[in-house]
Amino acid sequence: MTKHYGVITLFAEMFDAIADFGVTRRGLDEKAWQLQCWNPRDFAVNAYKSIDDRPYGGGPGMVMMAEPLTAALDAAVKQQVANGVVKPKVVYVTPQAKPITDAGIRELATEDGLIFLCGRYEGIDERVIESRVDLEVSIGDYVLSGGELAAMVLIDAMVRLLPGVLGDGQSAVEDSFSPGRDGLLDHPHYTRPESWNGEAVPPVLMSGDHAKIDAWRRRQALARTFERRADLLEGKSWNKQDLKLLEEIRREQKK
Ligand code: 6GU
Repeated sequence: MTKHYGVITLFAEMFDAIADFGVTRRGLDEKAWQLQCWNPRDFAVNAYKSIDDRPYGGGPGMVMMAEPLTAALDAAVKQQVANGVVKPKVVYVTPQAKPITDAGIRELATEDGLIFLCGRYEGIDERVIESRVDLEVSIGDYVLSGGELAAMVLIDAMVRLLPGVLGDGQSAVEDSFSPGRDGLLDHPHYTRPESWNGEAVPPVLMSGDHAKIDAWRRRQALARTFERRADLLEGKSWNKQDLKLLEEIRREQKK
């Protein structure tokens, strides 16, 4: 039931950002997930407690050594197995991978136990990937200084999907990429006051006519997606009402 997330990192304190705040913290309190960090430094083998060394073949930067990383990984796997996870998966977070999508997050979130391997410096010894890593994941086409922020992005995105983690007020069902919203961007939101800075709230939202409000929101979602992310509209099958709205939006946006 509880998801087990382990992290191999030199900077465990960074994970306070998800352990101590907001929805992810509530999920921890409710035992929807648990977090354990493992520092490769604690598994260093030489007298200097080295965890990195210069790259064979030359070049800039340092490479994380195989021995401390695999020793930390093996300890993390062993711990999850002792905690009842049948087959923990090792995830290497790296920009050298395909960027993950909503579908990828949902698939990852079905795993009972994941261990995220966070690299620093130029990367990690390739033999660690070959011998221990089940999958490699990137969060987008840009480079971070280490895997920690990427691992936290993945954990946050998964935890908010777990049953009971979002309150009744919020719901993952309303997210842009949830099946119920069929991949459209969200509609705009308004709250009190009714007039702010001389700007009124769209009157339809004050009408109390929920059918009209739903239709307005659908139109706004379609219009925004058309304008900002037309790529998301490709290859979808639309109902008559949406087709009519899309046709109207196309005509309006041409003006
Ligand atoms: Cl997963 N790691 C790092 N270091 N940089 C990234 C990334 C991951 N995804 C995008 N950039």
